Amino acid sequence: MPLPRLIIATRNAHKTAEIRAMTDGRYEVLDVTSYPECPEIEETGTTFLENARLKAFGISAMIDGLVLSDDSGLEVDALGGAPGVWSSSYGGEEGNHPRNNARLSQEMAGKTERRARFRCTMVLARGGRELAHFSGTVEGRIIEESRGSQGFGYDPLFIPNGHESTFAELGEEVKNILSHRSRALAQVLDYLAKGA
Ligand code: ITT
Repeated sequence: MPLPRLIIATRNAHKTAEIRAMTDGRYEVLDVTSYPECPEIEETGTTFLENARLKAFGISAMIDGLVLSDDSGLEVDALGGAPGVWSSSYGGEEGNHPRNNARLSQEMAGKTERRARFRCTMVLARGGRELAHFSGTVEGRIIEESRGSQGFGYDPLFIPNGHESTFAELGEEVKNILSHRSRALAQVLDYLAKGA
């Protein structure tokens, strides 16, 4: 029996790799890089859910099968929740993680309130229509200087509560147990296991 296929509505290879590892071989996990005909979806929403819906609906309208989107980001209390839904372009250039991290470090310089959380919203869709949506968060704090080389994005600046190392130091195995993405995906997998 072939594995059921789950198409992730992303071009971020790190997200796909994390989701693939977390599904533990139960799904064939692909993303839109396997479907070059798919257009770039403009993320014009102002919430994670709006953007997750735009990606899930846009891609599932073009591709047959089960599509899962992931819209995620970092919310920093001392910055009023920024970078939030604009996490991927915070440094001025879409997807430029070193510049995003440099801006975050600069904005946080000298601040004693360092609480933050990663948030992930996922939308499961088929044929341009939503089946369900889910979200997960992980609480933690922002450190002053980047540490570690694993993961992606803001991982070198974020220490999850209960730990003294950043996600970039803890590595994939630990991150995939604790992360916002794993908490949202656990609900997705439960939903699918119940026969959606
Ligand atoms: P797609 O829209 O193609 O899925 P993207 O990277 O642009 O890829 P988002 O719009 O959801 O995705 O933005 C997510 C940004 O939030 C990402 O670029 C990082 O800056 C940050 N982020 C999300 N999850 C993260 C994680 O697990 N670790 C570190 N940073 C993360």
